[in-house]
Amino acid sequence: MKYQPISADFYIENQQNLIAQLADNSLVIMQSAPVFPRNGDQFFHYRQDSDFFYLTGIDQENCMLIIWKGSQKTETKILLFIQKADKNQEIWYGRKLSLYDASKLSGIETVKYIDEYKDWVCNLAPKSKNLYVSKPKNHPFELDAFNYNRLSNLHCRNVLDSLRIRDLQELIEAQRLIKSDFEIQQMNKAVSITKQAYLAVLNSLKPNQMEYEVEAQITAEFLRNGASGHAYEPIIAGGVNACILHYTDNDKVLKNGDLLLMDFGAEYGNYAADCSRTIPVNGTFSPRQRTLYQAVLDVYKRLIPLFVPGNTIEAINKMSGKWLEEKMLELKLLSIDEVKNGTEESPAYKKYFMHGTSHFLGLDVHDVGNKQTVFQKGMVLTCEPGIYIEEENIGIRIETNIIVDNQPIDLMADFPVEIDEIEAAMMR
Ligand SMILES: [Mn+2]
Repeated sequence: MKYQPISADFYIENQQNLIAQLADNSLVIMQSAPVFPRNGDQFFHYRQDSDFFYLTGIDQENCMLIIWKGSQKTETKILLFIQKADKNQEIWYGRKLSLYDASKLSGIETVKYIDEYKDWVCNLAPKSKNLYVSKPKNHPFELDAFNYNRLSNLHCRNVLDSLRIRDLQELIEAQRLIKSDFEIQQMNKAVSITKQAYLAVLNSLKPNQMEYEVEAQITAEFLRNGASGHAYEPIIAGGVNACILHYTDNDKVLKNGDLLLMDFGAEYGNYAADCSRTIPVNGTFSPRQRTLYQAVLDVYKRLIPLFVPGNTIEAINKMSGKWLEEKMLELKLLSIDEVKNGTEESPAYKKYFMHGTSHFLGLDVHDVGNKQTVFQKGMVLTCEPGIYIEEENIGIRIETNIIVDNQPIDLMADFPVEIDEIEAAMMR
């Protein structure tokens, strides 16, 4: 991560908010994300666990956070454990945080080396009734919470087993849903870097380029502007490839007369931007592309004002489905009979619009929160209607990032999105 935080205030606040939510006599144990082997002696690029980062600001592996809350308000302990610097390791992999650095970054006064965690856990466990641990969700491996948290072979395992296990994740999720000013600032930075990449593509795209050349250009702009890279695998899909919703091969030629759908977002300070744009490879929309693009754009613009407190993704999905279906009828993509025969579970519009319209955004590109989560001020979501017509080699999606408010704030309001704006930006 290139970004270095300047203040620990945000993390201190997050720690205190978590402590306030804990039951009395509780022990919290959290672990940094594991390092994933790639091949041979290589590892995948390290990405900190989002919850761990949210509470500590520490972007380093082999760390633990232990919080203990007694029955009095004054009885709390916050302990951070980090990897001990090892001269030989540092020669190969670079400097590790010192105890002082880790304390300054996290705002946690007591920082120890990781090998001491066992003693602390076993000292605090007998004084506790509850054990909060998080089990990694959507994890590709079957890891139970105990093994994940390295608690299985502690000599006080029997004490830990007697504690009431409680879900840590749901407490942190509730906190992460509402973004602080600091987080909005980070997300704005991710968005503005994403804009730079979009403008660079508008400024140089031409027929017969390869999809990966566009990807390379986006990557270059991200890195040049201080992002750690892509927040997710970018989709650079020309023509019919745009109809494969999770297309990431990005290895085909961009043909004259086709549209290019790009779904890309920078990651800055571990925060994601998530943008989709659809532009003509040769700089000019054909009449048919123009009509279809305008249909999606109309729905997109009608949806943005819906990101107000009290609404839900579920309700927004219903509106986008309804409005896109109306467009599909107008465009004769669907017949009246097809629409009538649609059911709640399988509405007619699903033929050309198969995905959801929105998800939460933050440290994770698909951030915490679900379709029923009631919007509150300060939540951040995407808005991404689309139309995909395989038989016409056309896939269109337009996506922006929005802060929920009485007047929703479109973070990408200054990205070219109108047909005229896009064509003007591509004219050269
Ligand atoms: Mn998205």
